Amino acid sequence: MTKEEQLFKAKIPGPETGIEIRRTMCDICTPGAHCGVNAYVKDGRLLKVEGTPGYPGSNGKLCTKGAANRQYIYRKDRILSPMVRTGPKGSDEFRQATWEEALTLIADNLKKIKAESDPDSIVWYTGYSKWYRPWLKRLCHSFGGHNYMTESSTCYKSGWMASNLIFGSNTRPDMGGNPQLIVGWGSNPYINAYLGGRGYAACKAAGVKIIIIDVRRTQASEKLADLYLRPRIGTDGVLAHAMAKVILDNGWQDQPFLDQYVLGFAEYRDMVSQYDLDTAERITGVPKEDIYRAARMIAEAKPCSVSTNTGITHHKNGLNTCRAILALNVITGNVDKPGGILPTTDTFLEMGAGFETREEEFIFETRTPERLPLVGQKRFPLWYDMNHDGQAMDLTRHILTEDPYPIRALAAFGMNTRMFPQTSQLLKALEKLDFMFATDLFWTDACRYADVILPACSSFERGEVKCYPGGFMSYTQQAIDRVGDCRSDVEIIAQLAKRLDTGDELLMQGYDACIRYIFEGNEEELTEARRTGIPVRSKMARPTPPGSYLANGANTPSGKLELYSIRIANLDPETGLDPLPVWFDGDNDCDKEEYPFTLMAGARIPNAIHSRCHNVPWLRSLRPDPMVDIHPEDAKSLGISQGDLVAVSTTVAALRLRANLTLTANRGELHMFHGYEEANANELVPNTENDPYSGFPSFKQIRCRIEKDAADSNGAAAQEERGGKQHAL
Ligand SMILES: Nc1nc2c(c(=O)[nH]1)N[C@H]1C(S)=C(S)[C@@H](COP(=O)(O)OP(=O)(O)OC[C@H]3O[C@@H](n4cnc5c(=O)[nH]c(N)nc54)[C@H](O)[C@@H]3O)O[C@H]1N2
Ligand SMILES: Nc1nc2c(c(=O)[nH]1)N[C@H]1C(S)=C(S)[C@@H](COP(=O)(O)OP(=O)(O)OC[C@H]3O[C@@H](n4cnc5c(=O)[nH]c(N)nc54)[C@H](O)[C@@H]3O)O[C@H]1N2
Ligand SMILES: [Mo]
Repeated sequence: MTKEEQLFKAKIPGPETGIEIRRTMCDICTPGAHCGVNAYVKDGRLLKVEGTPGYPGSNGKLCTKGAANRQYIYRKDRILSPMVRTGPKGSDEFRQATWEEALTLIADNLKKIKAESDPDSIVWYTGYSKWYRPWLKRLCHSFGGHNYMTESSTCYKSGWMASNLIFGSNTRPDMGGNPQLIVGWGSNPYINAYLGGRGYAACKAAGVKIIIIDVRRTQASEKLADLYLRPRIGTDGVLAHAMAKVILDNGWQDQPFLDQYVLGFAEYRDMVSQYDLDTAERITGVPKEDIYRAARMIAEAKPCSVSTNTGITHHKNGLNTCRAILALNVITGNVDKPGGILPTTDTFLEMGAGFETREEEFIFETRTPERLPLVGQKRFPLWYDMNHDGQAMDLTRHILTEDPYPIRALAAFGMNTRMFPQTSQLLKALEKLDFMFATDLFWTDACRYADVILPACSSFERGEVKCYPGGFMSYTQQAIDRVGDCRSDVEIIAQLAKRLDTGDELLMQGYDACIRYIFEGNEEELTEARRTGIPVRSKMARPTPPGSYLANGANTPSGKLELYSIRIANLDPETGLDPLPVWFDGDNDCDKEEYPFTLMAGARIPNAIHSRCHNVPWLRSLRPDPMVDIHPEDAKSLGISQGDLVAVSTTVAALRLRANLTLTANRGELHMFHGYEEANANELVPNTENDPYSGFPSFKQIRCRIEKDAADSNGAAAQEERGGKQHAL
C-alpha cells in the first residue's frame, strides 16, 4: 500500500457486515470544492457518507449539504425513467417510456426543426452542473449549432469578465503568500465556500488583518473583520472610487508599477476625482472616517489583496463595480506578487490546476462559422464579445418576441427555471416552443414543460474527472447502484451524437475516450486515479511563480493592465459601454415612494444551494420557512412582528411570506433566500433590470414595498408550531 493509500484508508467495517467503503465525490455545490467522499455502501445502496481524509482541499471535511448526500440522492422526487408528456404543458401528465423511444423522439424532433429552420433555432442550455459542459457544447457544435448557454449567464462570468478586462486573465487572492491584509468585498466564505472560510480563518490566526465589506452583517463580518464596512446595496463602486481617491490624493499609489505595467491611469484618476469622502458617505452610507481608514490600510499593507465574488455582480452596475474593486489592486501594485492578486489559468472545467489540457480544442474543433446572432448577442454585446456563448438572461425575451428570429426548441440539461428572473414569464416562453426535452435528477418546474424527460444521475452513480490546485486530478467510478433507470448526462450526449447524425466519432465513444483525448499526456495518471479513487498529481503540472505573468506582458489588447479597457473602446460606440469602470446608479426605474425598500434576493444559506436542497429533509429542517429579513426598527414602524405574514411587492409581482426580524439587515433593506417553491424570490425580480455590460440580472437590488398581511393573526405562534424560529444570522 502506498503512503497516499494509507492516508486515505478509512476504518473499514468487517466483511461480515457486507458494507464496503467506496470513494467518490460530492458535486452538490461549486466545482471549486467538490469534496472527497467515503461512501458506505451495502447491496449497492448508500448507507452513509464521510469526508475522505487527505483529499485535496476538503481533507476529510463535508459541509451540511455534503453530509446530507444520502437524503439528496434518494429524494422522493427523483425521476426514475424516461417520461413522455401526455397532458398540457406545465401539468404532471406524463407516461413512462423506454430510452429507445425517448431518444428517438428527441432526435427526430431536433433533426426536423434543424431541417425546417436553422440549427440555431435550437437552444442548448445547462444549469449549475459543470461536469458535462464540454460534451454538451461540443454536441451543440457537432449538430451545427452555436446557441449554447449556461447558468454562468448569472454566475461567475461577470467577475471573470471584469478580471479579464483589467488583467487579461482570471485572478485569485493569494492567501498563502503571506499577505498583510485581505479585503473580502461581498464575501461570506463560511457559508458560500466553507473551504475558503478555513483559509480566511487560518490567515486571521496568523495575524493577517481582514476587512469585510457587506451589506448584511454575516458570519464573516462578525468573526473575521478587523474593519467591517456596510454600504447601501449597489453603492460599492462609489466606495471603491472614493478609496482610490484617498490613495491617489495622498500619493500612496505604486507609481513605478503604474508607469511600467498599467494603461489608462490618467483617465482613471480623473474619473475617481469626483468621489470625495463627503459624496461617498452620502451615497454609500459608510462613515467617511471608515472609508479613509480602509483606504489607508489597503495602501499601507504590503502585500494586500482586494477580491470580490458573484454577489457583487448581481446588480445592474455589477460588472463595473467589480472592475472598480479590482482596480484597487492595480493602483497599489499588488498584482502578480506573493500575497496579492494572482492571474490564474484554467486547466479543466474552469479550475486552474497548474497544467494545460486540450479542453478548448475538444469543445471548439467541430464548431462551424456563425450565421445568426446568438441569444443576447445584440442586447449584451460585451458578453458576446468575451464569451461567444448565448446570454441565457435574454432567452425569455427572445422566445416571446421572436426577435431577431424564432427559437423553436430547447435542450435543457439541469434547467431550474426558478433561478431565472420573473420565472413565470420564462414558463410562458417555454409553452411557446415546438419541442423541449429536459435531463434532471428531480422533477422540476422546467421538466413539466418538456415533451420528453430523461433521468440523470448523481456523482455517486457515475464516474468523473476533476482537477484540483497543485496539479491534482481525480477520476471517480460509479460507487452505488443507479436510482431507477437513470443514465449519466454524457451517456445521453453520446447517444444523441449518434442519433442526430453528427458524424462525431469521438463524442459517440463516450466519456472515457473524450477524457483521454482532453488529458493527452496524462494517461498513466488517469489510470492510476481511476484505480485508486485517489487524486494523482499530473507530471505536466508546473508552478507559475508570481511575477511570471507580467514579465511576458498581460493578455489584454494592449499587453498592459487596463484601467481603461481597449476591448470596450473597440466596441461599437452605440453600445454606450464605457472603457472606464464608471459607477452608475443601479436602482430600479420606478416610483421610489411606492417602493421605498430595496430587496436583496439570494445571499447564501448553509442548508441550501439554489433549488437543490429545499426538498432534503435534514437540510430543510434548518430553515423550514421562506422568510424575509427586516431590520427590527423598520418592522416596528410598519407594525410587523417576528413570524408575521407579510406581502413583499415589486413592480412585477407580490409574494406572501413570514417576516424575520434581524439586525443583519440594514435599515431600508430586505433580504430573502432564493429557491423556495412556495415563495420564489425570482418572481419579484424584473426581467428587464440587467447589467448592460454582462447581462446579469439585478437579483440583489430590487425596489419593493413590504406590508403586514391584514388577514394574518398570531403569526409568531403559528410559525412556532411548525418549528420555524427567529434566525440571527
Ligand atoms: N434570486 C436569485 N437568483 C439566483 C441567484 C441569486 O443569488 N439570487 N444566483 C444565481 C446563481 S449565482 C446561480 S449559479 C444560479 C443557479 O441556478 P441553477 O443552475 O438553475 O441552480 P440549481 O438549483 O443548482 O439547478 C440546477 C438543476 O440541475 C439539476 N442537476 C443536478 N445535478 C445534475 C446532473 O448531474 N445532471 C443534470 N442533468 N441535472 C442535474 C438539479 O436537480 C437542478 O434542477 O442561480 C442564479 N439565480
Ligand atoms: N450554502 C451555499 N453555498 C453556495 C451557494 C448556495 O446556494 N448555498 N451558491 C454557490 C454559488 S452558485 C455561488 S455563485 C456562490 C456565491 O457566493 P458569493 O459570490 O459570495 O455571493 P453571494 O452569497 O450571493 O453574496 C456574497 C455576499 O455579498 C453581499 N452583497 C450582496 N449585495 C451586495 C452589495 O451591493 N454590496 C456589498 N458590499 N455586498 C453585497 C451579500 O450580503 C453576501 O453576504 O456561492 C456558492 N456557494
Ligand atoms: Mo452561482
